[in-house]
Amino acid sequence: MTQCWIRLFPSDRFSALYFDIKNNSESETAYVVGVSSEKFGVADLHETYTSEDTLVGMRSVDWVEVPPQSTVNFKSGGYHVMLSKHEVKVGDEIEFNVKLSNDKSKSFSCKANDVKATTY
Ligand SMILES: [Cu+2]
Repeated sequence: MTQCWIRLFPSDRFSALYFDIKNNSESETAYVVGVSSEKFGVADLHETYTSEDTLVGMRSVDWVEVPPQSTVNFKSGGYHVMLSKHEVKVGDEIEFNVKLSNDKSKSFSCKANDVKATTY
């Protein structure tokens, strides 16, 4: 886990969590299978996709693959975590737990940024 941040929208809309996750293993593929936080009632793995007629949409995914010795960037227009149901304010530091395959998990803390923010 390197950098992470939240693009915070009001609670009745969807906020997004972005982060980079690195798999240091020499040979073993890692899978992100879920993200959770006590501060958000909903946290779903999502991907942004483009269909053949170039309509852009989002859909939930069950897992995200992180190949050995590589980093996957959760970012706007790609993989992200959709968040909602919260009482979080801009500037708050929020604890998240990323669940990986093989019953491993990683905890990290992310700052909630304004809706207008475009990066960390
Ligand atoms: Cu989404």
